[in-house]
Amino acid sequence: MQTSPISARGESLRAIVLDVDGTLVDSERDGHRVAFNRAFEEAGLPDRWDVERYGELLEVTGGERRIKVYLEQQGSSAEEREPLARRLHARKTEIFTEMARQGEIEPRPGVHELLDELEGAGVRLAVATTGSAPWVHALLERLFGLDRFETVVTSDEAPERKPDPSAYRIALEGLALTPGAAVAVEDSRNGLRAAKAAGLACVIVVNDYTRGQNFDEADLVLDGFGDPGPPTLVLADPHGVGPPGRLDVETLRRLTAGGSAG
Ligand code: XBP
Ligand code: MG
Repeated sequence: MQTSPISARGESLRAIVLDVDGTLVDSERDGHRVAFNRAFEEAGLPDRWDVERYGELLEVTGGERRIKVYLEQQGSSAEEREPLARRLHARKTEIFTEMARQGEIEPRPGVHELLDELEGAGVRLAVATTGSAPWVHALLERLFGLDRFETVVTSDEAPERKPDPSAYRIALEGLALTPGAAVAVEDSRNGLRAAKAAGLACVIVVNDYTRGQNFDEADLVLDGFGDPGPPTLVLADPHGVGPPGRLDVETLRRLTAGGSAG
């Protein structure tokens, strides 16, 4: 197992690029899934995604693609599913945007504390998500204040969905930083692959849907943010950065070479 600092790039931590779904918010099971099902129901369709099926469908990033893959599994033709998926997803986006606006989606425990600490330490904040701009903006505004994020990259800006690295690359361009000066915080294998392909160090904070995924390339794997609440369990710490029971700015600094643990 690798125990050295992750790189010799010599840069210090300037920014954190955060994923939204599953990372800032635990939004999939009781948020997006519910909104997809409401869209099916309003369209008069019998389809409903239960918790387990939705977990399988999460392998497909991007809500419209997820609906398309599902419809294809159900035997729908390409001519049928393209416009139907577009229509269903447009309605799902409206429904979920309203849920976000109404405060139905909450931050994961410890996220507020981490963002405050990062800002206090002068670390810039950005977002790279595969989600759609209307709800992403509504959610960030409601929970944290949209202005706190210098760059917010959604599926409206990125040409491809994760694991494609485009969202991370565009975020770095927006920040005018090289990958060595930023660390990504993600929850899933698709997000990890996107961040690593863009050249960022990546911390994974697992949730119930992603706990069993392969995070071999991650620079740190935690089971939560750790503050408030019980100290986070460290699931993998290949560089020996030793987080103090929570994800804090010092730990994130050690993941860039300028502040390495080595
Ligand atoms: C998030 C997604 C999104 C959401 C739903 O992935 O894949 O599709 O599930 O949002 P990540 P939309 O956390 O890796 O960014 O319906 O707006 O796509
Ligand atoms: Mg995610």
